[in-house]
Amino acid sequence: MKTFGLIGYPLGHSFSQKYFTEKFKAENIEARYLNFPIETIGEFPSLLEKHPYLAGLNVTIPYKQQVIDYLDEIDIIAREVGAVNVVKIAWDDKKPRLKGFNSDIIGFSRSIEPLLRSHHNKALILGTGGASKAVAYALKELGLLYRYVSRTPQHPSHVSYESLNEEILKEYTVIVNTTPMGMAPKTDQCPSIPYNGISSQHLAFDLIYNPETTLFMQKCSQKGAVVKNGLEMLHLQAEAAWDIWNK
Ligand code: SKM
Repeated sequence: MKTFGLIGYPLGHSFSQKYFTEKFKAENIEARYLNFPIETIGEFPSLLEKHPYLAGLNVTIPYKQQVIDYLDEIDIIAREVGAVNVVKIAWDDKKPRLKGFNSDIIGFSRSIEPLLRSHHNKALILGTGGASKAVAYALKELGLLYRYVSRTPQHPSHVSYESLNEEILKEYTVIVNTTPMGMAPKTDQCPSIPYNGISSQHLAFDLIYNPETTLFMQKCSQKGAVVKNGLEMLHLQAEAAWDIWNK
């Protein structure tokens, strides 16, 4: 039986195991999908040693960038993006050969595209972690300009939460939350943006899918924005990962 899985920390919120387990059952695929909540990425090599049959892994928060140091090879787009959420593993006499890919790009792109209208040409990306890199890449491909919003701006083009105001929000009508703020179990949190600046012109996309409606989505929706959670993106990136593992 082939074994796949997910690394990240913590993993209690994740639907990946349920998604793949149901898929394997429905499609009569002899495989299993396990959760590997590792507390530091330093545990990754010993995880591979302990499971010298793993065929593929998803990588989630907070390791999408850190995992790159452990790979033998990286797909050209994942390298450009600087984040990996899919690892394909080939075993050569108990020695793993790891290649990294990014399926968040296609997942996000296909999920947001049907909602984009002609006035949606500038986006704010909340957060600067691994998932934000895939979002930025996809938005650029879709023809949108974007700006990162960060707690600790590392680049002159990044805007801090403190300096985010209603005027900026008027110009940037797509807002994508890539932070874990509001993810289960901490569902009472949300990114600190001036929600009074949100209007029906806005499209607010949250990469979080658990809970189904985050506080960020609720607050934007109350102001008339179109909102979407990350569940469809999760499914699309999972299917793209499955294609990569089976190529
Ligand atoms: O990139 C995905 C990852 O493959 C799986 C996941 C999850 O299980 O919540 C979320 C995203 O980071």
